Formats: sequence, C-alpha cells, structure tokens
Amino acid sequence: MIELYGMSSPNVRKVLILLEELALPYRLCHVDLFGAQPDARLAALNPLGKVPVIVDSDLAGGGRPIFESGAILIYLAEKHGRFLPPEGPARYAVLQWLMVQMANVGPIFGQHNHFGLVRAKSHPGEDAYAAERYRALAAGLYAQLDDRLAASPWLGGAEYSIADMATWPWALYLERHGFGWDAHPHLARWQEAVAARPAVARATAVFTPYQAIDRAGLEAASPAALARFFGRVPPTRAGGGPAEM
Ligand SMILES: N[C@@H](CCC(=O)N[C@@H](CS)C(=O)NCC(=O)O)C(=O)O
Repeated sequence: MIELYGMSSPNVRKVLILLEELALPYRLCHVDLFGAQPDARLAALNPLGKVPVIVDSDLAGGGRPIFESGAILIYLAEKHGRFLPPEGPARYAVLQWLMVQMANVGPIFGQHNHFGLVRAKSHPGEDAYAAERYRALAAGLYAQLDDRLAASPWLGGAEYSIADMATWPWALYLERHGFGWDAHPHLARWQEAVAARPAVARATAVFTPYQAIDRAGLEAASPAALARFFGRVPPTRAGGGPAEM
C-alpha cells in the first residue's frame, strides 16, 4: 500500500495519475498547507516540508518516504517497469523532458501563478516587473512545449511516459495564464490525448473534491499561514532556530 501525502496541486496530481496508470493500491492523505501550524507529519517526511511525499510500505526499511515529485515518478516507473524506458536514448529523452518540467515548467508557472494571478489581484500593479518577467518566461515555455509536440507524439518520444504525466497538470493552466489553445495546436492535441486516458480521468475524479477543500482553506488562511505558504518566512529548522536563507 502506498500513502500519498498531498493537496490539490499539479505536483500531487502527476503522482495520482501514475498511481492510477499503474493501478496501484494507494491512500491519499490530505495535508492542510493553509492551517495555523505546519503539519507535523510533513516535517517528519520531507525536510523541505512540501508535498507530494509517498510512503511505500514495500520499501526496504519499512516504508521510507520519498519526496520531490520527479523522484517519486522515477521510483514508481522503475519499480513497475512502465512509462520509463529501462536504458538507452529513449530513457534519457523521457528524463530530459521530465527535468524540463521539474526545473522549468513547475517553477516558472508557479511564479507566474503567484505574480500574475494571486498578487495581481490582491495588490494590482505593485509587482509589474515580476509579473511581466514570469509571463514572458511562461509564454516561452508554452511555445517550446508546442514545438516539441509538433515534432514528437509525446514529450518523451514515441510513447506516453512520466514526462507527459508530469507536465499535463501544469499545461492545464494555459488559458488562466492568458494564452490560447489555438496558438498552441500541438500542445492542444496532446492535452486532449492525455485527458482521454481512463487513468487520467480516474485521477481527476480523486483530485477534484480537494480543489474545493483547498480553495476554502486558502480563503480562511490567517496572514501568518499565507506568509508561510507563499515563502515569506523562512521555515523552521529541525534543530530549532530559523533557517539561514
Ligand atoms: N519540486 C517540488 C515542489 C513541491 C511543492 O512546491 N509543493 C507545494 C505544493 S505544490 C508545497 O508543498 N508548498 C507548501 C510549502 O512550501 O510550504 C516537487 O515537485 O515535489
């Protein structure tokens, strides 16, 4: 049995998709990241205090946690021998596009969400430089993904893989980010192909109720909890005092 610690975020959704694709037994343990205090379970599972984390009871040592969504995808794909070729150029093509998601799409789209959606609404005009920077970087990434998918059926190559599962939940932001599917026809074709997979639909059914729960949590969050979630206060170190940032 796998425990998945998470909330309704794209980094958690990609793990849900793989769990459903592999038809593995799992339990989603919801973490309230907007609570008054950081969730004590998370501090013990991930030194960064972030979701997703999985605990696989099969892992030697009685269920050591694995954090960082890309590492979780690689672990599960390798363990079950699916969605990541075992060797050669096909393997590195998948890993390369997985890293594009982890190192570029996730961080840049996350910042674009923060400055272009959240801050633009709460403090209009105050962060114009940051908002424009992340909007432009996001525009470039959408175009680069579209170009890749003009040349290849799937991000990692000829087969659907963990690179597609990792990127798809982030690509769903395209319209909220102010762009259009018409200008990204290859990305649109791929988005629909991923959405049509029965496992992806099952993952969406599990994921969707948590969106309302987390939206309510966000609306009710205290200023201190929001400051913590948006990275405005350094996390507390395991040994005591505040981290040096
Ligand atoms: N690179 C990490 C990012 C994880 C991440 O940023 N998780 C967010 C939710 S999507 C989180 O837990 N934020 C809470 C916090 O930072 O306190 C991954 O892909 O797993």
